[in-house]
Amino acid sequence: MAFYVTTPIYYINSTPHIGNAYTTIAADVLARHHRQRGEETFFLTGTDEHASKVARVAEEEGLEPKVFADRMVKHWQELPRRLNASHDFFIRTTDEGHKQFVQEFLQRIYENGDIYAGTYAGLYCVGCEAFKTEAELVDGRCPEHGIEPEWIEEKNYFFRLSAYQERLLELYDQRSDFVLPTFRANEARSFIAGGLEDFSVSRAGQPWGVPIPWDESQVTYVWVDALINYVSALAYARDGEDLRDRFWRDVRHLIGKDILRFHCVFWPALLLAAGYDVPRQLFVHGFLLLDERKISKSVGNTIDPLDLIDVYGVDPVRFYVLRAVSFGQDGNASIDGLHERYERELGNDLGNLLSRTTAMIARYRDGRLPSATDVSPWAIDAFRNEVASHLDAFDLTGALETIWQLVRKLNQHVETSAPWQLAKDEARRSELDRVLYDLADGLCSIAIALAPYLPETALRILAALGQPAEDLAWERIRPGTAVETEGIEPAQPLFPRIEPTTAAA
Ligand code: ME8
Repeated sequence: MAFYVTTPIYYINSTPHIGNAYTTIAADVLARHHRQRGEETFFLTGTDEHASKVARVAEEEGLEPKVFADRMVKHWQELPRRLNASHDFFIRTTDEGHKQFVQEFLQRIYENGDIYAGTYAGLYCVGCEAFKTEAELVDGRCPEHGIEPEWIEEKNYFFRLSAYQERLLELYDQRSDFVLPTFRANEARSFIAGGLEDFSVSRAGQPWGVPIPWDESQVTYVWVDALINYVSALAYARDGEDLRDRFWRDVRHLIGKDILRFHCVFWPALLLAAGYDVPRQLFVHGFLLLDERKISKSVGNTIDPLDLIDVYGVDPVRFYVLRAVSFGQDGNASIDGLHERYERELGNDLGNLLSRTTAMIARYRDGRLPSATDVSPWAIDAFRNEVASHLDAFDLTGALETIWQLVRKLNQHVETSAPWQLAKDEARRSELDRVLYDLADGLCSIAIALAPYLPETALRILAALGQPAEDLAWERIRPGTAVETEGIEPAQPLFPRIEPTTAAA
């Protein structure tokens, strides 16, 4: 079984914000989880560079677009690195391998007769990089970007999207999980059922983009160039190896709801026209909101994820965005919210559980964890299956909640079993051994289940308990997974206190 997960490729005209980090974090959790399950996994992220807004900003700064792109891409390559994303390849649409692939892809569609020349006249929003109808505007402006679209009239090449309406409807009817959540599938399906118009796949007289192979006076429309990245990367990411056969059929695209139509309607049609399988699945998530408004570059209310990581560390940021907002829905994010969850859930629930467990093993048993027992009070097999089935349904928030229920159960167990009382009574020695083992054992399973979300913390938990940390295989989540060991010391706090003043700064 293979698992191939992608993020959107982000526009490089400005620097990353927490909304972009969100999709990358979610994709990374899935990639790490599927590797734990022993599946052959490929994780792709990257940048979308041929937008007209890039050419425009570059010109304002007196730079060639490629020089500007090379400068900006550094911020975008830093993003997954700082997020501790385990991507297998970072694609840039300015890569030679990509450009060549885009040309071949379009040539195939052209030869199949689904691309034809025509004249386009209409309103174009540079913010969306898309044509708009009058009906989509509010007071003559794009509702998303608040700017007036420009009138454009030019010769373009068109893709015969209208010819794919029936096949797309069949696809949605046959595959109920093609697009998730279901309400998003319904949204895409009703757009298709409403009638599809052919769309322009090229722009005239622009130097910035991939030239149309049969007519070099035109370049590909940025969205077509961008969507093709998901296949092109497989063709050239590894020297001398074509990964398409291994991964294409199993691709899962993660996207925000802003780009649903391009992905759920245009993209499958383009693939069919070029002779490819449609994607295995698309998951459309909601928006992170700040004071109820979408966080976005054009609205100017962005939170720089790297600043948050500087203060809180990477794991808490990964945790917070997936914990605070139910994955798939819109929800609010705030620095206060992050601070609160950092203290209460990471510091108190998880951090203290490890501190107490290791401190008690150090104090009452001289750091020795007795030999394993496979009788666990934690219903670990059910736990493992429940977490996995949430993740299979892209319910990243539900999986995290299941893990947190176990964290809380262990904390309650400390209270109800009161090891400090047991320690006073030599006759209850084996009872105390048992409690300490169960806590350590439960924490091991928690660490492995949390590893996709909190990769650094998971290793620290395992190390503090003297457990092997190099193997995070999913089957290690089972009763009696903790091995006998010695030398356990009181662990350093996993999440030391952070002064709110530091956070506000
Ligand atoms: O659309 N909340 O790039 P982009 C959650 N280049 N996610 C958010 C978000 C928010 N407030 N803001 C952005 C493009 N995102 C195209 C994509 S793909 C072939 C081409 C995330 O830089 C979310 O994934 O505008 C959204 O779909 C994406 O960033 C848009 O990134």
